[in-house]
Amino acid sequence: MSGSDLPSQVAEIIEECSPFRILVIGTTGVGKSTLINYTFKVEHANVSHLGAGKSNIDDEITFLENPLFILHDSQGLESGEVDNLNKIKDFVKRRMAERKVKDRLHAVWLCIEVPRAGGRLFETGTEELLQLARDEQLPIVVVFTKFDMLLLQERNKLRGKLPKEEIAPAAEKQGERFYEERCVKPLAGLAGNTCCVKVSYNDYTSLIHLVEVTSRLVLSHGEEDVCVVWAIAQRVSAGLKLKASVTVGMKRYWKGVSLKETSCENGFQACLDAIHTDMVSVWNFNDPVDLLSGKEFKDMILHLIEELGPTKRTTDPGDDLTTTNTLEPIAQAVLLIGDHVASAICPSITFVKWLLNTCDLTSDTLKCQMAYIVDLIAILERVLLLMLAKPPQSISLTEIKEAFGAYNGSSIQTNIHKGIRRYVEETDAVHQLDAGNTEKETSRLVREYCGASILTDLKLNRG
Ligand SMILES: Nc1nc2c(ncn2[C@@H]2O[C@H](COP(=O)(O)OP(=O)(O)OP(=O)(O)O)[C@@H](O)[C@H]2O)c(=O)[nH]1
Ligand SMILES: [Mg+2]
Repeated sequence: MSGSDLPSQVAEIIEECSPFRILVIGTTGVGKSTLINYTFKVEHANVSHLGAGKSNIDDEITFLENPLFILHDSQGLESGEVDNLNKIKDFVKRRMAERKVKDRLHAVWLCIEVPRAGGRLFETGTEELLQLARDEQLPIVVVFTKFDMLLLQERNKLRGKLPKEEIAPAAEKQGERFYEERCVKPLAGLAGNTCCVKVSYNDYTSLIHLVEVTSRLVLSHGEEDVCVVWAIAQRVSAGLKLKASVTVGMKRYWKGVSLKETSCENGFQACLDAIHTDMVSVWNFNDPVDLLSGKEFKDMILHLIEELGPTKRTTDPGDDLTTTNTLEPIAQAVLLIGDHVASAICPSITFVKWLLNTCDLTSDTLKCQMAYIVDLIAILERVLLLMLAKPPQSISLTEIKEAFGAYNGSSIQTNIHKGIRRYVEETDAVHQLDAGNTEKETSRLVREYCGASILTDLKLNRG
């Protein structure tokens, strides 16, 4: 049995619930396409075949570089000669009546530009649309766009009146106050309990907040699997990916145990391969040549976890030569770089043999599985951070190596492995698995040691 023979948890969810179907509504120029591009790392040109400023709500807009979501793009409620509200209402009702989850509408973003002066905020029909969403149990978020423009206006007003260094914080305060008064309160007056978020395209924290609010709403509507698809489709929140990948990675644990009963060819390796496939799909990078599913990357992770397995990595490659007649990994164990011979990043042959021959649940397999999940997450998280700062593009080996280099041997990695050793060796975890303790502990390690690097330094400039 090979890794790919194990059924994929993620593939099952994707088959049932994906793509995530989102409707984005807003008047021309409000920033819909920009929001989509930054959140899903795609290139949605705001050109419609119906002419400038027009789009057809029924069109399913898909993206090769991120096939996990479908966009329905709609003009604002009052656009065009006829009232667009009726078209939107009709579309929502039709979609929500679909039998299959994947054909239903999963969320709506109603985009409104943050006002910078007086005047009308909501188009006629907004209240009706919000009510319809409530009746149809459809998650809807009101997205106030271009908050940065309001901040800029506030900064300009304060120029010359305050010392230079006080301008930005004072403008921020003013902007927040204005947003509360002119956006949040009026919306609460129109339809209490409606979720709203303000965003700027140059502030990734605001985009992360938007996708996390959307995720919570989807979950509160009882759509757990749709929520996993959402975590996969969006490309800004590492937090959502962390959560989803622990969930799918740990489900694998039980499949790994069941390997014991099958006469498996690839033993524990098959289990780790399946975890790898599922977790990489959750992160959903633009990876057309499958670098993240390749042997080179898998070897990097195996190299990291080897210290938790039963064999210690040998410092002398000659040791391994004597223990195996498989030459392929040995050829990979050294790389000629110029005049230097450097160790390649790969596990020792002894460790690979153990992975292939082990089918039992032991404290070693448990430690290795936990480490595989957390180490892989930590590296994918770093790759995401590197990609976040760039315009939409496919990943390359450069980012993978940079992420690996930053994690390998770091104090974070040391602490994670220490935590895993402590948990498995001191708590007799192998016998307590039924209690779900291992999943809890893995989540705890991820929460404690991953994510922090993402949360700092998120005010990125436009990539
Ligand atoms: N300052 C600022 N400009 C933004 C922001 N979001 C979008 N824009 C700009 O606003 C303009 C319109 O953005 P689009 O994303 O094309 O707007 P749209 O809603 O898709 O417009 P249509 O496709 O015509 O309906 C572009 O020049 C964007 O660069 C933002 O957060 N801040
Ligand atoms: Mg557009």
